[in-house]
Amino acid sequence: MVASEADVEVEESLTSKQNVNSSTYVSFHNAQIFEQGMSFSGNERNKVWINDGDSFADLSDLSGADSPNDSRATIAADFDDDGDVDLFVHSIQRERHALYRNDALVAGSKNAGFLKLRVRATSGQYEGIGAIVTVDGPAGKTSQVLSRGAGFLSCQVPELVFGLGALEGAHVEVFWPGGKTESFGELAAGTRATLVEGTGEAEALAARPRMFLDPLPPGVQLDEGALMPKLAVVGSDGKPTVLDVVALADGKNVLLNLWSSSCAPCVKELPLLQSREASGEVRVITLSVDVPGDFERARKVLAQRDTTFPAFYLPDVGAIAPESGVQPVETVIDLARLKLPTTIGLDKDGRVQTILQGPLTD
Ligand SMILES: [Ca+2]
Ligand SMILES: [Ca+2]
Repeated sequence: MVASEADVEVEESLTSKQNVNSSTYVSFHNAQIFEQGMSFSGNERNKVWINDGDSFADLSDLSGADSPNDSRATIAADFDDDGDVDLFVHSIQRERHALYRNDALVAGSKNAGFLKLRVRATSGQYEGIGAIVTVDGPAGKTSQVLSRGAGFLSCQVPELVFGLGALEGAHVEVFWPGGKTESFGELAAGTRATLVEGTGEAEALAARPRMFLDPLPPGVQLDEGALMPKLAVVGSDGKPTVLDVVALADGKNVLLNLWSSSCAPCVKELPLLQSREASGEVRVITLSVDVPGDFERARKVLAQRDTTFPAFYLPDVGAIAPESGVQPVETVIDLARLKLPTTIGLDKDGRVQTILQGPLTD
């Protein structure tokens, strides 16, 4: 909301007519908003609140759902069929589709009770749109309407999910669009069922839980267990070379540290990396992600700290001709999203064991 006393901002696009097909409009707006990922709506991050019974707690940051993207539509549904409602969010730029897995319920724990209910009407329209399902839940009677339309540009899955907390079961009743109220008795926690109008019986549906894997860490396109390819880089002498983790490992495990001279926590952990290298127990290798081709500052920072581990830098874009079996750094690291510092732990054969984001602690 804009306060009425706020100064009016003059934006060129609002004060002069522009043809949306003009090169000015396309190059300015499209480039900034869609291609460069700038915000359409003032960098408002997405918000998530949890109802704790008396109030709402802001879980936006903790949940990881506080995306800076300009989001437009949300669908809440139990996509992995484990009994809690997950979120699918559509945005207009960057990663446009995000599926957020809800880890609120721990399967098998005391508070993991739920009911997943579908309805089928036998009078009027088949889907029973408008049916109101009421469950005697842990906080009393809770009702949900099967509306099928929910949220901007979104639809509702034809399924209602009720949390039961520690209850072993709950009474269920349906108010049908035709005007009748019908009881379906007590359903056990964990039931997935279709409630058919006029039968008073819940038809059980098979559970189809499916695991959603954790996403890859920000900026690293390698999963644990993957082999680190040979990378086209620049060496300490400023000349193109190949970063071959296995050749440098010397039979030891490797810590491949991604850092930048402009990242204070990265520079701060260099002495720790040097002491790990000096211990002889592990091989430390650094790859600076300073501006491609501009590695003087990073090289100076390492020289000032008398580091002895092998250090590499990014080449100028397109400066190195592709070589068989050697890949550009961008194939495994998304520099625009990389969290610094990031340290990739590899075994002596170059297989990824861990990906640590943030400074090392010991
Ligand atoms: Ca779920
Ligand atoms: Ca879950």
